[in-house]
Amino acid sequence: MATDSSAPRELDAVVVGAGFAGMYMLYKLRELGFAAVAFERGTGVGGTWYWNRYPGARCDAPSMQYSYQFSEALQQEWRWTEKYASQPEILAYANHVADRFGLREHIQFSTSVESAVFDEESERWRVTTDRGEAVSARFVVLGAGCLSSRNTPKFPGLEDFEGEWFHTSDWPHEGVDFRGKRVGIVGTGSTGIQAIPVIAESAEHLTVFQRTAQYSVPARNTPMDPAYEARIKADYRGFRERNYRKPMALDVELDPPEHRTFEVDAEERRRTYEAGWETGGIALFFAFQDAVTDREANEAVSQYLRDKIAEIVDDPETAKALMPKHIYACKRPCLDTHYFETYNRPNVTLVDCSEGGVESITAKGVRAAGAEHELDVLVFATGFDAMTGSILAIDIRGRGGRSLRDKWAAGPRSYLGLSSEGFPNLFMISGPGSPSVLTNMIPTIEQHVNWIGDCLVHLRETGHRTIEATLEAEDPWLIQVRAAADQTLWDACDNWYQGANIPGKPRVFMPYVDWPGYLAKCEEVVANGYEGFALR
Ligand code: N01
Repeated sequence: MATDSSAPRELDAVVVGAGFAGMYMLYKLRELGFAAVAFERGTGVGGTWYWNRYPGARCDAPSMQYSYQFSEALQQEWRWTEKYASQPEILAYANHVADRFGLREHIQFSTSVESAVFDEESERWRVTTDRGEAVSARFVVLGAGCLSSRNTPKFPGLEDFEGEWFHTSDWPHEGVDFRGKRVGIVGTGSTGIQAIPVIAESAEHLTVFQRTAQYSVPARNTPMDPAYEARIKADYRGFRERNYRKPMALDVELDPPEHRTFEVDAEERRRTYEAGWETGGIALFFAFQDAVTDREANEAVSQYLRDKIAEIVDDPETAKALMPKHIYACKRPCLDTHYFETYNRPNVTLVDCSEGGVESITAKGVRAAGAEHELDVLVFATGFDAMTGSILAIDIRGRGGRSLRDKWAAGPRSYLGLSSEGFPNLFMISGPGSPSVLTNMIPTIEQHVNWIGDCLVHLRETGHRTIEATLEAEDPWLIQVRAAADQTLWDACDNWYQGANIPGKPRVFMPYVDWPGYLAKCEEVVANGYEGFALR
């Protein structure tokens, strides 16, 4: 779809977003015979991978698994060149999918959905966009992304900065030339940790402003091993089926941990950690059964990781400042390529601003830790208003004109992260209350899309006009999400899973921790005639 004038006015469904969720939803809807359009604010497909073009951007789920499985032909023909795919390769893959399945003509690019209002009489949604158009649709599916509403903190003085500044998730398509520049970067989460080593290679000088030190483990990315690729492709379908029900929908290529941390002696514990460090990726997470459920066990692995920093970083003061104090994996664990080693470069300085954060931005640079640091370029790797940001950016009004923003004022409320009571025929892909960000996202996106597709066919076949979560199902689900988080240490420090990174955001742990349990629950709901939903 190229222009406004060709947009259909009456549709079966509107999809918000053309990232991996929106693209597959659009494909599914059209396969099932529903007239659908996707609205996408970018000029191309790919969502996260369209926006996050910062240097070093790479997925840390293995490429043979972080990819669609709905088409055997697609997964056989596409060739990943590395164990963990880079952003340009993932974006090329997204574009390939869009072309291969003819999706592009049903996507309206450079268009943001501004509102979706449910009309109770016609039982249709009126969806409006920033291009001043309106469409009417029976169903709305939100695939706007869990990490796509960018967070640029309101740093005092930013408007005075005389250099250039960029947010990693709004990176110029033509790239940024750091040569000969004094660069500053704020943020040391997954994004900063990927970007810092690469920016350091070309910048004249890089100053890292660190508010919270982070744990990180080498990713140990490698070129794709052709023998491994051939082995997976010989039974890709079987590989996918086996992985689907694993924790996080991911084959971590490790034997399940046999022991709890303190069931083995100190020497064996050390050997196990070393093996995890050498394997890299998320191996340490799985070294023992209780790393993220037991505080003492967690402290043991945390201390091991701090010791590694001391081994790698030459300057003891810098090493000390880089050592995290919080619970390992409470903030999302990071994977890196030479992150800590980067602090041994003569052109890299760490500014520990754990006390006061970034105090202000000045015309010449950044004031932090009591000093002004002069810079030509400033990079914000400051994260996202996660999980709810891109949903609540849309003015969504359900039955009785009730606004979703009002309903979620104290935190998101949903049933299964798929639907919210009072908002009929409105579905979320990877919504708050679903496992989403705690999983290998593409396979779990596919599960949501398949569930929604089956549901729409069920409505069509049974002559129902609407479906929505009931309050009787939503309330206990909220409690279950909370209870699942309480079984882990994920909620034990400030992180974006609970909205702690956004001032004023309600503190609610949003993702559901147990993927296999969630999958079984979704299947059970359907087997019991969409239990917990009202069909009218
Ligand atoms: O964002 P973050 P991200 N002053 O929120 C700091 C996924 N992802 O973009 O911890 C100073 O994790 C903030 O400090 P603090 C992945 O799920 C995946 O890095 O709040 N500093 C923190 O250091 C990830 O978890 C991949 O004290 C400020 C940083 O900015 C998620 O995206 C790659 C500040 C933000 O870290 C988000 O990661 C990249 C302020 N006012 C991302 N405000 C892969 O798959 C914030 N910070 C590899």
